[in-house]
Amino acid sequence: MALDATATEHTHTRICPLCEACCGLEIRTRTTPEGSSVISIRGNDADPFSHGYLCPKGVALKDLHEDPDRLRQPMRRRADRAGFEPVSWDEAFAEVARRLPPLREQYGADAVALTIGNPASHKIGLFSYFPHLARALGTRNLFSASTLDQMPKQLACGLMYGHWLSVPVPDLPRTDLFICLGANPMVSNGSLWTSPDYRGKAKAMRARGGRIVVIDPRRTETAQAADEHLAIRPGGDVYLLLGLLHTVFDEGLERLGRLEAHVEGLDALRAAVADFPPERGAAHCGIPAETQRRLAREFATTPKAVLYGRFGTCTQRFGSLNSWLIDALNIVTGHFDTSGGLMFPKAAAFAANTLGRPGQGKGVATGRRHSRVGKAPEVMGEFPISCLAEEIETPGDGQVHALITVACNPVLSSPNGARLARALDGLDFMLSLDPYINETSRHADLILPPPSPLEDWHYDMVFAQLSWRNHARWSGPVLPADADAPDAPRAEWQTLLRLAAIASGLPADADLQAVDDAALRAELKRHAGDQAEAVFGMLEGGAGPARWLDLGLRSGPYGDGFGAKPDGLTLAKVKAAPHGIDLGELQPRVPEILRTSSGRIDLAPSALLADLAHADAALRHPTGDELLLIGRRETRSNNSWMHNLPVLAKGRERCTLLVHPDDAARAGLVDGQSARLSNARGSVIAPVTLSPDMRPGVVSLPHGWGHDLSGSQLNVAARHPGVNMNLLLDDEARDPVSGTSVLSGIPVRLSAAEA
Ligand SMILES: Nc1nc2c(c(=O)[nH]1)N[C@H]1C(S)=C(S)[C@@H](COP(=O)(O)OP(=O)(O)OC[C@H]3O[C@@H](n4cnc5c(=O)[nH]c(N)nc54)[C@H](O)[C@@H]3O)O[C@H]1N2
Ligand SMILES: Nc1nc2c(c(=O)[nH]1)N[C@H]1C(S)=C(S)[C@@H](COP(=O)(O)OP(=O)(O)OC[C@H]3O[C@@H](n4cnc5c(=O)[nH]c(N)nc54)[C@H](O)[C@@H]3O)O[C@H]1N2
Ligand code: SF4
Ligand SMILES: [Mo]
Repeated sequence: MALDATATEHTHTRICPLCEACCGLEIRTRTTPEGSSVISIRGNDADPFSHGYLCPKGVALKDLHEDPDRLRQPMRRRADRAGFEPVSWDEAFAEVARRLPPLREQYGADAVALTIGNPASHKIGLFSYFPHLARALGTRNLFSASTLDQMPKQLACGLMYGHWLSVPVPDLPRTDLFICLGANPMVSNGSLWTSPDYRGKAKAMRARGGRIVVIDPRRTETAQAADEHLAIRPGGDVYLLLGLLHTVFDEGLERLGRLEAHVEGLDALRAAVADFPPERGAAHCGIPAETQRRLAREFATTPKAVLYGRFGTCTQRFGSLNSWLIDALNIVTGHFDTSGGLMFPKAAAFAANTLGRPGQGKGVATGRRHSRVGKAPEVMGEFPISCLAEEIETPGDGQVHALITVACNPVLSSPNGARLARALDGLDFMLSLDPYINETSRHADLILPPPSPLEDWHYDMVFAQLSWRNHARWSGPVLPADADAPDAPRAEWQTLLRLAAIASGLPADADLQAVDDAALRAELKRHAGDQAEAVFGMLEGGAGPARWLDLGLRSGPYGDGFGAKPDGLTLAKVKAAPHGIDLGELQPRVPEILRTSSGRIDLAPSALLADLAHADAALRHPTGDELLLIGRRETRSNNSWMHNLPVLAKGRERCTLLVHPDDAARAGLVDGQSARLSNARGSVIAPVTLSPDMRPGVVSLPHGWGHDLSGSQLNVAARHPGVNMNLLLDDEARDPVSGTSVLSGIPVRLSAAEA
């Protein structure tokens, strides 16, 4: 490209905010008097954490930035309710101040529900300031995408290790046997395991003689690059895991080694699994008893081995049991807190398991309250998001009359979205923080947009706690915000703090800096006592999450301790390292990491032992021969919200139904034909793709599609809308222990779609 005299080009580094892999990107921009734009996006080879890896979604950040449908100003529902009109931020907040406080006054704090979705964990401004809003509202009606995803894992880890985010990750680079259960990292790029370039790491591991076993109802992309694939029956994982543990104990294969002194409940665990020999659950998990025994022996006797389970193991009736048993298997076979096994990262900032007294804490509690209608127990301060519709629909004391959605799209992402969409229309007030008018935000009275990720700085609060290697990386804004547009998107911490101020009774134009200073001072008083004011004065960043980040880094495990360790980290030091700072490979952390009240790992939490009785009872129901529906992810898709980006949307149709040829023949279907998938809850029509990779009796549709609802403004997505598989899901089907929805193994009927 020829450079004109007034154009300058710049190279920036940026952590990709789109999925958990957190790849370091290298973004080139060009600035002319007319403005700045992105010329290219590639992986940053100098990034010490991701070494140049990226996927097609990273490249799509340019499309996201330039998407004409992305909102660039607050939007208000028109008085005639026909669509939206732009408004100024001042008007938007004034409207919130007019409408929200009276509803809280009339119906009480719980009348305002708050939901938060997946992108929030990728945005420091959202993640760190959402709690301000939640606290200011004081509502018990808090919901998140966690109960469509990883809550079982967080619950199990909370109960076993004492904190919700003490989640161990597989040490793939140093293991010799990797067993992957219900996860497809080749496509998802890893979950609760921040590990860019699964393909490269898996290849390197196999090249040095390692083995990979994938257990999944579909022969996935991860399975195709593995040594062995076991096609498990959807929902049967708990029986496989019990069969494996039973074998370990039965054959005397347990070896806890160093951890022996740091666990409790070993005998209770052994006794609990004694009733589950592999034969008992073989039909339910679809894996023969002999295969289970062979796998257990191979796992237990391979010195460096690790069993990792994710999304597919969580979103089932026995998701919490699965998450517990996976970790228990690693622990009792000596594949835990040691190289090549499951290991705990040590993040530079914000990790609760680096704060307080090492080795002991208060543990976690659940069920401190129950949801009003469904009586679901609170977990991590939330109720299941699948309870939201009934809380809006059901009259009475505590009914939800207003809703604030933050970065979530539950009309597509949660079961029975059609019911939720109807319920949303019954609200007295709805506010969405979202860059799009989409399937959920189209119901709102006001939509407040975020800046594009390229206009925002970032540091990973969450995923540094789940990373394959310890690191600290900061990214600055790549493009300037539009200075000429007074109502351009604002940093979301400001939006959240402004809403929190309004909810606290402050005027809609209160001084945000003063509100932010007061919140930070209050936090410092709790932790630094009389040093609070001195620490406050030392913090860099001006306002917003940057100051909290400086505090987190400096008081964190690698920090400068405000001068006590002059070589330690500060925000300034992390900012000065353009590619980030490598903090080394994972190290053993038990017992220091534990925050249980006993100071030990609880191998047999009572809430989980109690649920085993239900798994036992379920074995008495024979497996039916119904067809079971599961989901899948695809490289160029990200849950429900990136189907509007041209670079990702092009190419073949992706919302297709994968059907094993035998099942297709039985239903009289051929490749490419339209099929109807139905059950008591609904019916959808999708084109069939024949796939011998499916376990017979199991069909697969991706989630996050169904962009044909009226009132959305997603012009590219609407051209390839796909269908919403969640219309077939039962919003009352949950793992009752964690509140997580059952998203997999749904009975369905398959037939040719009538012309
Ligand atoms: N059947 C089935 N259902 C599933 C799944 C499945 O595998 N199968 N997966 C589940 C999983 S794992 C998850 S995490 C959930 C996700 O559930 P959600 O979080 O509800 O869904 P997303 O599609 O991630 O929607 C994200 C929303 O955030 C908006 N957004 C994007 N960036 C920003 C930003 O910077 N700021 C703000 N304020 N908003 C932003 C998007 O426009 C979109 O509206 O879906 C779950 N649902
Ligand atoms: N490209 C892309 N990447 C993504 C996302 C995306 O939408 N697209 N979403 C992101 C999000 S929010 C998350 S949470 C992660 C999730 O990342 P992963 O945890 O890797 O989840 P999935 O890729 O959904 O893989 C789950 C696997 O479980 C299998 N499965 C289904 N039912 C069962 C069962 O009963 N038992 C067993 N053993 N397996 C089962 C499915 O066939 C599937 O292969 O991915 C993230 N990354
Ligand atoms: S894998 Fe793709 S979407 Fe995920 S962080 Fe890397 S570039 Fe971004
Ligand atoms: Mo997720």
